[in-house]
Amino acid sequence: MISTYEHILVEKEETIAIVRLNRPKVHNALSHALIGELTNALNILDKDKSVKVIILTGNERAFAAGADIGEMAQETSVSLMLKDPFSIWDKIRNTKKPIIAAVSGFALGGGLELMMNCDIVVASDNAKFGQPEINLGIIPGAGGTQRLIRLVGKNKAMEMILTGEMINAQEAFRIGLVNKIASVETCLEEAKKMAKVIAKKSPIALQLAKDAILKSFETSLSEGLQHERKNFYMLFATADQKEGMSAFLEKRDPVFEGH
Ligand code: CO8
Repeated sequence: MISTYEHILVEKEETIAIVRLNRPKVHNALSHALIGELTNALNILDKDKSVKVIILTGNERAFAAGADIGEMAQETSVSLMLKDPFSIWDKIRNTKKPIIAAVSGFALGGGLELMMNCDIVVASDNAKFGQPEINLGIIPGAGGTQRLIRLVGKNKAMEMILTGEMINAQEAFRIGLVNKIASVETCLEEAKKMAKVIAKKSPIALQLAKDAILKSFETSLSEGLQHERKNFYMLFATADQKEGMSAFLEKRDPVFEGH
């Protein structure tokens, strides 16, 4: 344990940080306090040089069942505009290190939106995904209408958001919403396995790869290609590029230092 929070648990295993959403009595409903702690932890871990990859997870029954409805029910248009509670989500999106979501149980509403802010998703075969906001008379507000369409296409995004119905892990895998399916017992282990592979790479190359991939959501193809090229050229100023290529030519494993 590296920090004490009330609504999340943060642990480190060698170069991998594991952040666990921890409000099990309410299926990890995303209260403002929980999101505040999560963004704080991600910010610290992003700057911590000993951490290479972050895993975000919940418990066996829920990754997160969405915004805390009890809390949200009190809001008005004016209170939301004044507090602008979703602006803090930009900090999650701006995390530079790779984030792997290990998802068991429910990933609903804000929980699915949080999962879609992660870079890779390992799901348990009991996972259920949905944007049920429509059942509450609202719509997704933390990126669901924008991110889901980019991940699964317009018609599927429409179906999920307009019906509010959940899809299971197999369907989520089929439509490209998750990378891999594991059992509930092995989900976190599978995420750790993937994290360990990624953690061996050059942190600076990982950062610029993530940056270039996410840029594609924001730009035209030609602007995206320019951006990728800039990142590619920039990496030739790093010791890790020299090490990676020397190691290949010398037939040994590279040791990347992150500079
Ligand atoms: N908020 C608050 N409490 C919740 C939430 C939630 N989202 N989800 C579950 N709980 C609570 C239940 O009220 C219940 O509490 P209690 O034991 O005191 O009655 C406890 O968790 C266990 O839940 P259930 O008894 O309902 O468990 P079931 O296994 O029967 O059902 C479900 C699980 C299907 C997940 C069900 O609880 C459910 O439908 N939950 C609500 C899901 C939902 O509508 N999510 C969308 C919320 S809106 C949203 O996310 C907007 C996004 C905006 C951005 C996010 C900003 C943070």
